[in-house]
Amino acid sequence: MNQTLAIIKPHAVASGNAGKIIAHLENSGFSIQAIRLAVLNREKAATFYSVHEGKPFYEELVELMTSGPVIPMVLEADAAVEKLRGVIGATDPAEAAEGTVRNLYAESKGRNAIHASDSDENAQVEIGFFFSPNEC
Ligand code: IDP
Ligand code: MG
Repeated sequence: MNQTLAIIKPHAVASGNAGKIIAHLENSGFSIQAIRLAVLNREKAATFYSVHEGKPFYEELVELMTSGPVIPMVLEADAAVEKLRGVIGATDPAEAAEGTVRNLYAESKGRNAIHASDSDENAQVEIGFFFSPNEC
């Protein structure tokens, strides 16, 4: 078993799809190890997505991620990172396979409902961004 980080993006929380997305993830075989509601300020969102700094969609992405509460969660499964990428589908919902989270709940390539870590190494960094050991 290993872990990955998912974040339900603000527009998906605001549109009332968070519960359905969480159920979808559980029904796909993930167990929730940690979950919270968070409001990102500009600096935090810019740091979280700093790998994309300079790309044409960066400003839009930071704006989106600071537009309202997000729901980060630590998910556990066998090969969690790869499995979650499969369950959420392609970045652009037009290319996301039928029945994936982005196929069902994304509005556009930017407003694509959910973030997922892309490697085990990044998953550990991203988990540490939102959760610290032994917090209660
Ligand atoms: P990922 O979320 O599938 O890993 P990345 O390429 O890491 O995709 O991009 C991070 C986020 O930036 C995407 O989830 C999406 O919200 C946004 N994004 C990526 N490419 C575009 C684009 O071409 N237009 C608008 N937003 C984009
Ligand atoms: Mg990514």
